[in-house]
Amino acid sequence: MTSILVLNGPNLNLLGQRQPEIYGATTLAMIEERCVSHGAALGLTVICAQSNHEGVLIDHIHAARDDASGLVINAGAYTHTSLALADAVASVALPMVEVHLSNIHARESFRHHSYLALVALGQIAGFGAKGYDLALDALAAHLEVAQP
Ligand code: CA2
Repeated sequence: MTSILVLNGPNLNLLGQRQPEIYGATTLAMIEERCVSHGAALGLTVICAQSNHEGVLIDHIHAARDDASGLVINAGAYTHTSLALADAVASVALPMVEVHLSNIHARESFRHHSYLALVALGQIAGFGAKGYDLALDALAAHLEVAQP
């Protein structure tokens, strides 16, 4: 089976517990379960990870070089600040879909720029937890994975 790493960044471990008006009521555990089941329906094995630490996120991306065929990343606020995360994605040369729960382009101007967008296959923003499913759909199509 084709493996995909779904990687979530800082503060996303708090999903469903704070600011549901912005980020929804779905917890990260629920999102990860849904990624695993939606991925399986697409013929993908989904591996999930979350960290609040930039270097740990980079380590996960490096490890994906051997373990995965693609990446789904919601880097949280590091999206807007981290050239290091973008470099890590570029270094592993895996197709990556960037996800945001909220529509970052309809929010504060400092959220409009994404370093990750420079190295992404594409970006999905504003569809809440459903965005992760859409990202997996996009990767399955890009990788031409045969549906089970
Ligand atoms: O919309 C998204 O998915 C974001 O990546 C979320 C980030 C934000 O900095 C980006 O601009 C857009 C923030 C994640 C914070 O997550 C929380 C979850 C629950 C409670 C508080 C924060």
